[in-house]
Amino acid sequence: MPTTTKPKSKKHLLASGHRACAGCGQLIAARTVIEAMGPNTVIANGTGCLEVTTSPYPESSWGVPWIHSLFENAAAVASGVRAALDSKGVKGKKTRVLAQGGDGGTFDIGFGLISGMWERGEDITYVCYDNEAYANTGMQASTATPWGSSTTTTPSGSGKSIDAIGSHLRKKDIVAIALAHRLNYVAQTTVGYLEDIKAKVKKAIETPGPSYIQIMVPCVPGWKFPPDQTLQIGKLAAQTGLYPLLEYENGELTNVMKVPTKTPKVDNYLKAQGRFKHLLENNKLAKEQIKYIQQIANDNIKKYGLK
Ligand SMILES: Cc1ncc(C[n+]2csc(CCOP(=O)(O)OP(=O)(O)O)c2C)c(N)n1
Ligand SMILES: [Mg+2]
Repeated sequence: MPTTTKPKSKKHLLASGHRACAGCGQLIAARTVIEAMGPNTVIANGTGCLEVTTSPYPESSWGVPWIHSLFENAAAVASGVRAALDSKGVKGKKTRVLAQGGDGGTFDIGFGLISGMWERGEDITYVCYDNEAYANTGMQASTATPWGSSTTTTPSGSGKSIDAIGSHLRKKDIVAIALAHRLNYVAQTTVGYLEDIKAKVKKAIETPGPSYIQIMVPCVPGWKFPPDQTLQIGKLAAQTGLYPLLEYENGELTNVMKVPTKTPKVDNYLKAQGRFKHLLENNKLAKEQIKYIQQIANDNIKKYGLK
């Protein structure tokens, strides 16, 4: 009788069997982040899709100590954990503290507590998984929602008024706000570049003091695209210049990923997602919005030297 040896399965720090949607960008990014942080990490997680899908009572997908306490509290809980570890003499390199949450928890509701944590200079890595809306409660707009996106609180319409385009507020520039707190390490990336995520997390934990990493994580049901397109959309976001890969050390922009010489136009990014479907219609208002979004990408390319 032939014998079969079972392949040894790798024990992930964020295990499969969680309840996120197929193709969820946030779960792919979160696994990449915790693998780069390593097993000696304590996580404080804000409320949102990542929390809900990985911790339905009495189960947990996490292979490290993990705490959830309210939507807005990830930074404050992380501060408490850091203080407890420090008072026990467990320094940052030995046990790391990771605070993480969605864009709603980061850009909006938890922002005051994050600002306080940064101001106090605590050795904590904060990761924002930016799916550009309050996904867990049904895709309401947050201040990370980009111009022209249809959400449940900024629905697109058929009229000629600006309301028809979906969101007509510009995305908040949290990277700039993090830099204003004089953080030693601030970075932006997308789930299209998993090696980049790992490298940035490693740099963040090597840098003493607070650090901030923002990762664009496409949301299959919210952005309305097929689940096998998540990484491709993350790549296009960076390659068009709409969501550039950036790295700041000690306040200086030290690394960017250049856009391709034949830079893809924003239409390629927009038409891959149902949330922008209304902008591809043949009318003046829609055409003006595409032009405006292309201008946002062009401005980024100039501002961050992406050519
Ligand atoms: C104080 C408070 N307000 C509102 C809610 C409801 N709520 C739970 S998760 C969530 C959305 C989270 O959005 P985000 O932080 O972007 O994470 P995502 O689900 O998109 O990953 C909201 C509004 C809550 N739990 N607590
Ligand atoms: Mg969100």
